[in-house]
Amino acid sequence: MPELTNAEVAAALEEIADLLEFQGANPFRVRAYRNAARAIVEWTQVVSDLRPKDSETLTQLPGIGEDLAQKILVLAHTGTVPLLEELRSQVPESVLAMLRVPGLGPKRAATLHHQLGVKTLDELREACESHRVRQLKGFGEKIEAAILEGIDLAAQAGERMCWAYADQIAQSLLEHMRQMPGIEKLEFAGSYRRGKETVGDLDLLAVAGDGQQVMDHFAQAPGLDKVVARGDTKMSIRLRSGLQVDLRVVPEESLGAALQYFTGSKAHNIVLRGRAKTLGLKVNEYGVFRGDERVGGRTEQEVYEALGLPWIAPELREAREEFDWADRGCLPELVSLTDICGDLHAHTDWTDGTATIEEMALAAKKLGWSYLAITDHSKRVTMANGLTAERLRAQWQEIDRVNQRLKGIRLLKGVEVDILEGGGLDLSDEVLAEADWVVASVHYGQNQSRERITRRVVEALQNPYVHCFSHPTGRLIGRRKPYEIDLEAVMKVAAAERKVLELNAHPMRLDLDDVACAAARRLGVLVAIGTDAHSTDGLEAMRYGVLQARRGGLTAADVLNTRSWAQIKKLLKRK
Ligand code: DGT
Ligand code: CA
Ligand code: CA
Ligand code: ZN
Repeated sequence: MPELTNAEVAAALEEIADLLEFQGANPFRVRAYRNAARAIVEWTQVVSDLRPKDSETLTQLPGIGEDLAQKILVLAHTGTVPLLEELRSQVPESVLAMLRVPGLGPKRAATLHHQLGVKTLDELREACESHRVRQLKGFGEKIEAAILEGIDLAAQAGERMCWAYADQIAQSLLEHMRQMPGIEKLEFAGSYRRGKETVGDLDLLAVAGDGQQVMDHFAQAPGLDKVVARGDTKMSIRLRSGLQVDLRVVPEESLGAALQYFTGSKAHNIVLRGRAKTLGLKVNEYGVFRGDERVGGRTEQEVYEALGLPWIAPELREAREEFDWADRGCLPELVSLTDICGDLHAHTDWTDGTATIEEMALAAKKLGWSYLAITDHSKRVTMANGLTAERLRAQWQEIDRVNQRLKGIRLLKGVEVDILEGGGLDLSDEVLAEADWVVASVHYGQNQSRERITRRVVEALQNPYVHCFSHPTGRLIGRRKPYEIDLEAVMKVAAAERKVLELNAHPMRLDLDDVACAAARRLGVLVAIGTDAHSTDGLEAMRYGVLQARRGGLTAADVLNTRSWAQIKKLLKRK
């Protein structure tokens, strides 16, 4: 019986929501499935570990009642539920792909399907290009252009999976493979090991006495769709999640060389091979060679050492600055999760979070942090029940009370203040001045010109009470492109005003991205890694943020929240 990972369960719930919405079902019912999907993604336990009848554990999650809990358990243990099968049979499969197009959504997809007879992405593209879409009621020129852009994004998103989902799958694969006694070593390579924000496929290396036995076991992997290819030492499988996994069985003495080779990136390896050549050496997946003589390859260190280089962390292997740093002996000592002392971006049930202030505090304490900034939305974000000045002050009183009750964790009185469409902030300076920590963000007016958005943000950073600019480009990986913004100009202002930029750790955001993190470091702007958690489990996203920061070459000193709150306060005062 197939067992689903949490990510796969969540995807199935989202699909149910999409299909229901496509059919014009009750919005509350649709919402219930979406909320459940989010709760399952953020949940730290594995659903399929629960017994098929144990719905009580699930009904404790926010927004999950008995009926949904039952469905989730059936999904996790059997791979599907009757409702999903029924919905799938009612909606043409090609329409499903349309539902994935950003900016389209089930309602508009239904209109296109019924009024233009559009059934596939190609037909949709054709309908946009011949301007038939803009003529429909409620669509227009702008939406037509957005759909066209979305078709490209959707095509890419179908090919790559965000790192956090790939990680769940990778971990369940490791667990499965470890059940086989004959395997001596197992290592993931490829973009997954480099911590790239999206992963095309997984690359797994194994050292084992009997390669055929390993491959037989690999063919029993959880979530298997089919075996794509199988050779003597190499095998590829496809999982139902759409992810492909390449397995290679390698001899122990070349594990280091294979790991180096298959970790890539391709660009990094090209530079490496070029350097080997100038030294009269040859590098491949079996080792480093001078003529016929093997001079290394058991470990990665040996490979780099043979080329006169220090070992380079996988996250840096993109042929950007790592070779230059290695030559100058200044490879950064990358930040790690254990350096993190607290989180500076979190939501509660006062706005669109699901946990109370106290629950969030206790969860942060459990992660070993010494502070947590409560940064709920301001009033402009009506969809999230944003806070007025009055409610914000009431929340801060509650935070004072919780702080008195709790030991070992300090809650900061913060807010995520909206940068308004017309410029200016959603709360007065008088209120902001009372906060411990203010993050500002853009939620509305994301379609404005580069000049306008940049000016709004620069003005916000010049406000003396704003400390940090949150999710700076607004992108959602595979769903929404970054808005137009001159990040370099923003960073220069941040550096001059000693303001902080956020690296939002949510796995679909990771915003700043790796390249922007590196730019921040170069320009002397500190980065705050914030989880933007909307539940206690959401705090676990910190590790995705840390991974992205590492790809940007950030050290502990480059990240604000590796410091104690006392140190941060001193730093903020010095402005
Ligand atoms: P992905 O899967 O698209 O997220 O990215 P990667 O980097 O995991 O790429 P993948 O899976 O095609 O190959 C894994 C690594 O193996 C890649 O980073 C470099 C190495 N590699 C694979 N095939 C070749 C090749 O034909 N030439 C070179 N130079 N390197 C290769
Ligand atoms: Ca790969
Ligand atoms: Ca591959
Ligand atoms: Zn937020």
